[in-house]
Amino acid sequence: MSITTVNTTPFPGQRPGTSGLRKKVAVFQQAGYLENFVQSVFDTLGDCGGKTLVLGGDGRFHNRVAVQTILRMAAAHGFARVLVGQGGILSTPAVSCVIRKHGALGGIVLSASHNPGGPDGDFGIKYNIANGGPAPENVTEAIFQRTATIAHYRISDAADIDLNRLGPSRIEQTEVTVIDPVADYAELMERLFDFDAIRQLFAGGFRMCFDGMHAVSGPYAKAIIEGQLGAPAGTVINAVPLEDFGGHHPDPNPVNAAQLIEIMAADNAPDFGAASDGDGDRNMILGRKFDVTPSDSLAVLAAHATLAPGYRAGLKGIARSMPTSRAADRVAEALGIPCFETPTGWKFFGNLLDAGKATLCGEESYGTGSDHIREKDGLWAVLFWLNLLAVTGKSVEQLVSEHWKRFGRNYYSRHDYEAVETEAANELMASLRIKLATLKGQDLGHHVVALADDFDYTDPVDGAVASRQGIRIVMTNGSRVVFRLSGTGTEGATLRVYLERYEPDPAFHQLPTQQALYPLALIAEQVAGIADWTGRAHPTVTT
Ligand code: VG1
Ligand code: CO
Repeated sequence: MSITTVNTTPFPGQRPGTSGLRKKVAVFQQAGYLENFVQSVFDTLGDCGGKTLVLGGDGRFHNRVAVQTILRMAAAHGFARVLVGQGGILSTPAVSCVIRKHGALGGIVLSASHNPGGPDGDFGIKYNIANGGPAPENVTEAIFQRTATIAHYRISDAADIDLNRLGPSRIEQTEVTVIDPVADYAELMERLFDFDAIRQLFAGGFRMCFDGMHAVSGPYAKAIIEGQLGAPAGTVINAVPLEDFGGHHPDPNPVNAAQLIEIMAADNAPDFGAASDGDGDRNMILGRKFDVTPSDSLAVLAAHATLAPGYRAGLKGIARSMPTSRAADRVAEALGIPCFETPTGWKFFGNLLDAGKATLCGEESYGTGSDHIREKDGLWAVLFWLNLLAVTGKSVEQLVSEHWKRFGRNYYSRHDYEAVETEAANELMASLRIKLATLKGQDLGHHVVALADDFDYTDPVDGAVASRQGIRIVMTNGSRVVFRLSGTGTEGATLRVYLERYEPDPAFHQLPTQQALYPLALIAEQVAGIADWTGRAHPTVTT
């Protein structure tokens, strides 16, 4: 075994987006592409002697190859120890959990999350810091700067590690330990939730369907839901992670999880349905013939949090991303705790969680989590719901409609215009920005604009500023239209339009969502000229 220094030249565009660096697999397959990025991460970290690194991914195509490369580079960089998931597999929440539990310096997650996989799909890499969370922007920016000047990387020429065999081996001076991807995570879940109550629920004939979408959460769900909680075999479907996710889009929303939606719409539907995404950090919650919007899910969990053992002491605060509906704000108000509004992306929750300002966090994009780790956590949300269902004896629909009665309903929908021309999307946003100053006070057809701005965020803990995080147009009646461009796509640009309307009156809580939001969709079109700029009369995906 020996370590070599390889000359290299920078690749343009290695700037991490909302959640790491994501590109087509073919881009990552270029000689030196992954190596350059990983070396830039290590250079940013400095001396790693004596330190532990956690490594794993969602099992998508190119995962195993990338794991072996990173192991050889970590060894060349002098890490004392690398903990790698068996088969190269670790869900994003499991990486966060393992980093924290084993006092690691950080971790590398190989995933493009909800983006499709396979040879023609996407690949991604993300660095997480010692608190278990995604690196904040100052770190990702430093990594990006480094990628622009990199001239060589260091790598060991050691043979591949057998990723299937649990236990330690050695590359150079580095101990590489293949760990059970589920064990640490399962142990944490057992401490947070009332597993006895959930076991009794299943023993009493309660039925559920968890769709692993052939992505990383299958093994976790099988071990915990079927294994520890005693749900019947077959409760978890599409449970085996596949390199191409079975050709599907591992994005747990009603559009992409069509199979589960169909199961939950049948006359003999199970009581509860759930799905997770590529890397296991998202969750979709369904009742019988009933979808729960992620924003409502956050609010319901917050309102009932003390029913789960891990949150018995109550919540310190709630945090949500700016485009997420304000359902959680009402719960925070009722509980007398703060509600923080952050830019999109879980990295913005890290400081609030570390400082003990927030306990629960959520995003409208099927992301929910808490201070138990520093990532959003799909299965955690599912177990939280199971805990509530078990303890209250109510159905999903009952819990949500009672919630609306108490707090009012925040109708909510996101309209995505995917793969539009980048230039046109940028111009749409630029022209919106120019309009902002003139919008305030305007009557846009039964809606008067109370506030129109481009969201800026100052982190209340370290004062870091993130600007231009999304254009929001807030009406005097509390309705909102928000526009932003995605930072996770790999083809052209994706415009996201978020619509929200608050309805206090229970007599109007049963409208079809798109109908309830139609006037706001018209306003979005009127203000932004979406059809003109994008050439699209309708969104690609509506959730
Ligand atoms: C999207 C979501 C955002 C989420 C991010 C990562 O980002 O909108 O809420 O944090 O994906 O999720 P964007 O920039 O495309 O809107 V995951 O599960 O793909 O890591
Ligand atoms: Co994800």
